[in-house]
This record gives sequence, structure tokens and C-alpha cells, in this order.
Amino acid sequence: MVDIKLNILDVCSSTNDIAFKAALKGEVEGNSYLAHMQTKGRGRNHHKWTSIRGNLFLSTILKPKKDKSFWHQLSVLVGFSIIEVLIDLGVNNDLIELKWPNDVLVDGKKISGVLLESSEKFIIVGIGLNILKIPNLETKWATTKLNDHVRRSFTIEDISLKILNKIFGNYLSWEKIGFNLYKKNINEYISYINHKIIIKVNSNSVPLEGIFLGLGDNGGLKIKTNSKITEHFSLDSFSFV
Ligand code: BT5
Repeated sequence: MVDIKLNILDVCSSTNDIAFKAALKGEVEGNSYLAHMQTKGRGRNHHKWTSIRGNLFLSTILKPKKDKSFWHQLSVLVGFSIIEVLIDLGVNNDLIELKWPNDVLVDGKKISGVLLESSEKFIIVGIGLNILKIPNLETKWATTKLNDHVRRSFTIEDISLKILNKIFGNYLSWEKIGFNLYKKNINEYISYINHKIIIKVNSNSVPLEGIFLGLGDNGGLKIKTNSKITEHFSLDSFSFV
């Protein structure tokens, strides 16, 4: 069991910064930070995460016992945990997708993103979920919010606790049993399985065309090119045809 402690802040730069500093000071697994506003919310690769009051900005500390080489699997595991909560809250299961590695979409529009940041001993899981507001920005993807998809309203604190409970439940099973326990269930939400995909492994490599087979045994993108099947954990870019 992990003790979940939810600390609530009004405004901060980024809940990932708060959680990271707390973990460096020795705060234990399960310590979590929810802010009503972020002034410097971020996504991966220095992308901006638009943080409007009324939405959820949450970070928690994990200290996995599993080898670090498995930690990347937590990105889709957390995305899947968010999906389970969305379904519990009443979002139509058929509209939900997980876009590898970290986007949760409803009706083809981004509702949530996950940012993992790690040090030697811990990993910070940051979650942004649009609840009341959608960002007014030129995102590559259309965006949506929870309140467009559920009838009842829930407090941000309630939703945060539901998300944390799901994450820690799944996390403990992942530690005990492994990613394989989740692969099939997660693949049901992964977009574009069996579609043509074009990948660039790094910025200098030539684009490769293949068929996307879903998540592989280790949580990477499983791709068939010619007769070879490979699993990729980081790519310079990928797009579906
Ligand atoms: C993510 O990055 O999707 C991870 C976002 C994680 C945010 C949380 S909030 C709590 C914690 N504290 C932080 O500072 N961060 C975490 P990425 O895959 O790089 O996607 C970023 C892209 O999503 C942006 O470039 C925009 O196109 C789009 N975007 C920005 N804000 C959005 C929003 N509120 N809703 C939907 N899409 C958004």
C-alpha cells in the first residue's frame, strides 16, 4: 500500500517543480501536489501546457523498485489510469483514445497529457486534465474538456484523488506483475493500430514506412517494416498515413 497525501496549492510555477523539489528533500512516494493554477505549466520537450484555473494540475512522487529501464512504461500506464477514471466519471468509453506516449483524447481531441520527469531515485508523474476550460491556443490537436462529456460535476480534489488511487493501484500491480498485465487492455485504447506509420528514428535517419501493431511487450511502439518487427521507445518523429 502507498499512502496518498494530497497537498493543495493555489498557484505555483509547475506542480512537477514542487514535487521534484519535495522528492529531492526526501518526501516519500505518494506525496502529491495539486494546484489550481500554474504560471509555467510544461509538457515534453519544453512545450507549454496551458494552465487555466478550473482545470487540474497534479503531480505525484513514485519511487519504483523496478529497474529504471522499465520506468518509461509508466507513461502509458498513467494514461490508462486517467482513462479508467474518465470512464468511471461517465465519459463514453467508445470516444476515448490513448495516443502514445502520453496523450489522452476524447472524441479525437486532447483532454489530458502526462509528463514524466525522473532522477536516479524517483520519478515525478505530472498530469494535466482539462475540466472546465479548453485552452485558447493554436495546438496541433483540437482540445476538449471533461465537462463537455459528463453530466454530473465533480470537484477537482475528488477527481485528483480518483486519479491518484487508480495510478497507485495500477502501479503496485505493475511493480509486482509487470507491464504485460496491462498490454492488452491498453492496446484497446491505442489509436491507429494496423495503420501505415512513417517513423524517423533520429533526426539524421531516413524515414521508414511500416505498419503500426500497437504497444509491444515493453510498452514501446511495435512496428512491422518489410518482414521485420521492431519495438521503439523513443523516436525523432512519427506520423500515420
Ligand atoms: C503533455 O506534453 O501533454 C504533458 C502535459 C503535462 C502537464 C502537467 S500539468 C501538471 C504538471 N505540471 C507541469 O508543468 N506539467 C504537468 P506534450 O505531449 O508535450 O503536449 C504539449 C502540447 O499539448 C502543447 O504543445 C500543446 O499543443 C498542447 N496543449 C497545451 N496545453 C494544453 C491543454 N491544456 N489541453 C490540451 N492540449 C494542450
